[in-house]
Amino acid sequence: MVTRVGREALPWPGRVTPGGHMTRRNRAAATLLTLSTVFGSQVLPAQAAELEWDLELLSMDLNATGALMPLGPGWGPIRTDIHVGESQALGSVGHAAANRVENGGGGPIQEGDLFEVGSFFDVFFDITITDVDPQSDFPGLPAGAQLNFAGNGPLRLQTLYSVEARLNQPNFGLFPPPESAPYLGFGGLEIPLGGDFNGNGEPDKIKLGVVTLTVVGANRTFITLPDGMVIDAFDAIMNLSGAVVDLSQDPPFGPIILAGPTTASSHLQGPGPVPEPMPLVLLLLGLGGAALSRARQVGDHGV
Ligand SMILES: [Ca+2]
Ligand SMILES: [Ca+2]
Repeated sequence: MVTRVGREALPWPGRVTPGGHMTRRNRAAATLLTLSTVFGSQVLPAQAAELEWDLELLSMDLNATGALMPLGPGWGPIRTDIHVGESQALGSVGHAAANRVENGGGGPIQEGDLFEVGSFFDVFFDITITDVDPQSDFPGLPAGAQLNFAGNGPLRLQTLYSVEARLNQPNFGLFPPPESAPYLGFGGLEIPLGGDFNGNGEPDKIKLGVVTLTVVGANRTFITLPDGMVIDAFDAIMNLSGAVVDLSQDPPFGPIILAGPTTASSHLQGPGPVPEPMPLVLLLLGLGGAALSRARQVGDHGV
């Protein structure tokens, strides 16, 4: 099975979802997600068919506007703006591995060779939920109050997909994942809210359900630096669902869509000579390049 990216399947930009209200106008102010991929933490044989990346989530800036949350009085619905960002205190790391499943798994990688790729991140994230509802407020809080929940996680996000190698693309086109293979996380993560929103005398918490993070296929741009580091700019969509709970009641929320332009950096090594591990200074240069790239892309597209 070959995974391909199709524009016709794009859920964004311009999509309006229940509680999401992400529109193209939100795009410029929406999202920056930065991934670092460092390839070849181990020295690979020159003809190795198996490729590995060490991953680190460096920055994430996902936003939804006007999302309905059951955080009004009595767990009633209230319009909120939601921001999900990388944890300021805890690093988010991951791993990816690609195995060739045709051509006997040997010899140099050829155009169109089929790979199976598995990848995961253990993500620590901060959430900010802001009251933007003109008719309702968070219980006991002034209009426009902001709730901040830091250092949530880890939320394990993982994906498995098949993809054909593209020799002229960074990471042979094997990473990041195609749009059709979003990262998935399955429930259980709880975020104490520190307040009693339904007024029953017991503090409440958010219980996350299914979480997906999609790397959108359209508008991906790549810049390869002289040292081989790759800056990968793309759009991302996070889909959150879950419940606000205290004892036995689970008023659900979502799905809530957070979306926007995204940037990743990756350092491809092997098969072939294995470069030195990427120094921090190059990583920082890469991030600067990503910012420039993003600014230029935004300018080109007039958004
Ligand atoms: Ca309000
Ligand atoms: Ca309660």
